[in-house]
Amino acid sequence: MRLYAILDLGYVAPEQAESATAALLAGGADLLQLRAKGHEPAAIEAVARRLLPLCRAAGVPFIVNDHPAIAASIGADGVHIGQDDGALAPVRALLGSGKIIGRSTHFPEQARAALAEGFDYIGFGPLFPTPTKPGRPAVGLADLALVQTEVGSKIPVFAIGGIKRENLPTVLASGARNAVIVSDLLTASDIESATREAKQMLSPAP
Ligand code: 3NM
Repeated sequence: MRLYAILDLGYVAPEQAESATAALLAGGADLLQLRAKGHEPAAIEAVARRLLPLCRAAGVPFIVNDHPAIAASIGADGVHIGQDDGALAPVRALLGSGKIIGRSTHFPEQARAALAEGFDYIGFGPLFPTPTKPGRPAVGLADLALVQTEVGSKIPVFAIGGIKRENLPTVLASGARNAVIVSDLLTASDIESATREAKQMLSPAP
């Protein structure tokens, strides 16, 4: 786990979902999520069913944002839920054991709580203001090292929110090990090479 890519239908039209996903996978994404705020569940499920085989072929877990029922019905590898999406247990019960369930966290206390509850990974952010979640206050870099040490020693912690290749060195220097990058990859003229560049930056030196 290093680079978590999100195919966000706010940036990529459904017709381009496969080609953009293929580029993210070819560039070395380690996890891939489908995020589709404001889209109808049936439309999200249709896109998800098209992306799942691409991820399977690449050996990359496919995660559905916000919709445990869709993840369960298509046999996705997991689901990502936010702070307001309720407890882990019913989602785990719906998906069955062995699935990946992640939680968004915005404060160290939420990160500790997600670990204690049994989530498989967390996102921590948004570190910076982001066009992908407009209006959401940035939490900054100050707590990143603490969360990485306390929680990241047990489950993967993905730094998220406003991360771009240009500020990734600062994010890593602040203690992050893994990152979610959305708009910087999806708005790149060459998604595959942007992804490869980000992955390289996240990979530890040999
Ligand atoms: N969740 P970008 S920030 C989807 O902090 C999402 O929970 C966040 O997109 C959180 O890389 C975020 O374009 C947006 O900033 C990430």
